[in-house]
Amino acid sequence: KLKPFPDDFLWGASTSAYQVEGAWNTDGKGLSVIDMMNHSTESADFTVASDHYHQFKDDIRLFHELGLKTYRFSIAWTRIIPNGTGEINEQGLQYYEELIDELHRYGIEPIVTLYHFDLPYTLQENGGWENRDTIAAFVNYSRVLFSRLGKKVTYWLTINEQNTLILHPGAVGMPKNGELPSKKSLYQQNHHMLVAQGEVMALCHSMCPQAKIGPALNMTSMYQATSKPEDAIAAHNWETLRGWSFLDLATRGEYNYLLWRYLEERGWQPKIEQGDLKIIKEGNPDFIAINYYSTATISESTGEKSDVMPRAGDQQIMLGEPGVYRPEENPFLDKTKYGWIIDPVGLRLTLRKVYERYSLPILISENGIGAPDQLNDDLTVHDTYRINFIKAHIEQIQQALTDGVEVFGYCPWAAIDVVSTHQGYNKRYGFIYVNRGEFDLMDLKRVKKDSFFWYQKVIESNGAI
Ligand code: BGP
Repeated sequence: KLKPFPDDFLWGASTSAYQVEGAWNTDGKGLSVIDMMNHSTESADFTVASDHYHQFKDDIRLFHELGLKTYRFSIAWTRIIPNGTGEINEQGLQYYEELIDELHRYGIEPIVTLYHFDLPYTLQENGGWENRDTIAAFVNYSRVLFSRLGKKVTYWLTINEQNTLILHPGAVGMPKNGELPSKKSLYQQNHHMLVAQGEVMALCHSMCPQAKIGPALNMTSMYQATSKPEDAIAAHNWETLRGWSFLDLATRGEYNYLLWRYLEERGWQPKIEQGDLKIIKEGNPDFIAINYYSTATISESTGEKSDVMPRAGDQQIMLGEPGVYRPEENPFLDKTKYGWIIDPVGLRLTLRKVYERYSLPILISENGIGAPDQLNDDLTVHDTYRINFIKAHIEQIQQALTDGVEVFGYCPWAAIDVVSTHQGYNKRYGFIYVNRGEFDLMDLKRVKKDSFFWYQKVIESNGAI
């Protein structure tokens, strides 16, 4: 028999600043790495995005109609401190304060991500996360937010998908003269982010004793391709290097032994200064947020260079590592139109594993299906595939709850259509459609999709689907 969802379960939805706001140079906002990237994909216009910056009040009214108990969004660092360090932009603070007040007016709990891929470009030009000074810049930026918004926010997320930033720098924009950083540099950046995150979690606890804070990583599970023992080792490598090693650091403050061997063998160990590990250890998360999209199937890699090619769809998370692991197709699982594997049961498995390893409450901060939704001329969007996708995942969350896993919220990606990180605007995720050119109109009109009305019922009934 399934356990019901707890009464205070946080039914929500997510977005991130650069994907939803637009207004890229408005009201004193500085430039971020995202603003400076070459966006080659068709119609990926981050300068306008969904124009949420200007329309947030109407959007929040729609979120209220949807019934959201919580809304997860990110703050654009460059609105608050345009150059990453130095001058504070009051208009930026006012904007987020108003947004948060508006959410509270409707009884919607804000979940705030401090940093979602959009590093200030000035910091990037000074070396980005490879430069140790970025630690202090991030801590200072967070202090400004805690001091101004601390009383109004209960849930903070530190860095969105640090593992994606490190493992797929090309997908999220960490350019250095147009070139991707070396692995050695990336693991140094990773280390600095960890120190920054550790300090920020401790700072949050001291400045905002009523608040909770946690990391938000892209977590998933893997299956070994066959019962061959070498495949089991490769699958374990994958799971550790892509997931556990990041969470072990964020929660236990420890460099995982397998990660360390991997780094040492390649000469990629970061420079660790005295006191760093103490800081990382002393930043204790109150919960773990996970972004979950799909799973991987892994076999042994004998070291072929071609093993790095994605085989299981075009999702970047599926890249292999010669000599360490190789991605495979999974004959039991379907894919989205964009080639991402659909695996609701994998969510239950991931929740179990994360809970078992860290014993911390879990928030699902992202999960969703990207699709080229069709707007009909009667202003409807029949996204049955999205309903099916989310329904299947909610069923598995309930299974995990019944297993005994502590899950306290679900924030599908996305509350409203956003610009996809690497596949433009046609790849849509929202419950609300944003018109960006259909019927020769570029009026940014909002249209409730079928999934909107469906999710509304889910929330109303506290998950009785
Ligand atoms: C996650 C990011 C989000 C979002 C999502 C979907 O990794 O945290 O910002 O973009 O993936 O990915 P995409 O937009 O590439 O389809």
